[in-house]
Amino acid sequence: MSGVMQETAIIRMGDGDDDGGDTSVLTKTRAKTKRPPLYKVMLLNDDYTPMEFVVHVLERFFGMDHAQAFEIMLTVHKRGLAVVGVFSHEIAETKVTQVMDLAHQHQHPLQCTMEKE
Ligand code: TYC
Repeated sequence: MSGVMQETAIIRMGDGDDDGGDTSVLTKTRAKTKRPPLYKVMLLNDDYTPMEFVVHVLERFFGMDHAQAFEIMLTVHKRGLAVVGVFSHEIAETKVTQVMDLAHQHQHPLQCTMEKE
């Protein structure tokens, strides 16, 4: 599906006389831009990934400062998951891949998923 849709309006015009027979039709077409769908990227809690690793991930891939990252990490730890960002499909996929790759490299079971908003 492309981002640009065509919307066509049909405008019925009177033909000028008074005999009730309206015959002329004008069509008007304009480009209608649609916003791309957005995706929530979520971090899931587990019992083994070190807290400092999660903080590092949030700083490195989600542009958070240390205090923000620590707060979100604690939210995930206490509540089970948290949305850590909202992105286009391509950016969200990249974030998930970056987090999962780094977690694998360090042999942590950290899970990161995405879901349409
Ligand atoms: N629960 C983990 C611990 O106690 C910390 C943690 C936080 C793990 C957030 C994953 O997404 C996560 N070490």
